[in-house]
Amino acid sequence: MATDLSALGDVLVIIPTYNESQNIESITNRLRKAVPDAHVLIADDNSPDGTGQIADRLAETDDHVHVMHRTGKQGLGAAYLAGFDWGLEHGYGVLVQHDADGSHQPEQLPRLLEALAKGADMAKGSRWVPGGAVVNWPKSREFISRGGSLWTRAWLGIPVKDATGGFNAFKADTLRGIDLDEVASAGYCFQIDLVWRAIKHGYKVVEVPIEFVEREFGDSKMNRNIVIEALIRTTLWGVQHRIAQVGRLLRRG
Ligand SMILES: Nc1nc2c(ncn2[C@@H]2O[C@H](COP(=O)(O)OP(=O)(O)OP(=O)(O)O)[C@@H](O)[C@H]2O)c(=O)[nH]1
Ligand SMILES: [Mg+2]
Repeated sequence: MATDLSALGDVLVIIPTYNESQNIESITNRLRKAVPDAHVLIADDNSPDGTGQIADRLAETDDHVHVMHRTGKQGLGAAYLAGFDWGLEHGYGVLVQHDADGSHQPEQLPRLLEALAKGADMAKGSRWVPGGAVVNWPKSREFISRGGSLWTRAWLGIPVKDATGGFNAFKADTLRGIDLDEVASAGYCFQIDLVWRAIKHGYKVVEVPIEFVEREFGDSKMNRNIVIEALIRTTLWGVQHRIAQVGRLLRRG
């Protein structure tokens, strides 16, 4: 029997975009078809390739599609934070992170929503749990992703297999409870930041297997600086976390 999703409230899927003119229409249409009740918010950083205008056209004919025009490229983390603010202000019960490039499959969104309906506070699409997969990914990307998750697990001691994954669904109360105004991470690290905060605040995080597909069109915005930011921040959080643990042990002894 299908899980009853109605108690979750309205769902908002946030899609940050920068130069996704070849992807934004098909991903929006797929989302609207896969979960017809869900609303979509496209948060565009004034893409030079006209993604924002395509988004406007989609919104004109569909009252479930909304567009946020931002002034310039400020990183995916900043776009998501603005999208979360908008969604919380507008009373959505669930907020979802979703890339525009086809790597996240809208048809798998119901899995994440079901996990929330069954009691998760954050449902995390995961490539590295049984049933999860990557399609057409170069070995180098797999190495960075698996290595990043391992590094994060080792430092932060969190039981999350795919810490850098960006296909996530949150109950609104979870986002309200994790001090979003303190988040400064911009790139990949933003995903680690969110799951780390959720776990620290005692929220239930459930990993849901997804199949992640390498983008066919447009360019990746992943670069060395994004990896370096993630390495530095997770290591700093890890050191702070380990020092706090030792402090607690000493006080107890
Ligand atoms: N608004 C906004 N969106 C961004 C920015 N950087 C990336 N994005 C979007 O965030 C999503 C993920 O970015 P990608 O370039 O696919 O990066 P990635 O998924 O980490 O890397 P790949 O696996 O190589 O694709 C896409 O929808 C991008 O268009 C940004 O600075 N601003
Ligand atoms: Mg991508």
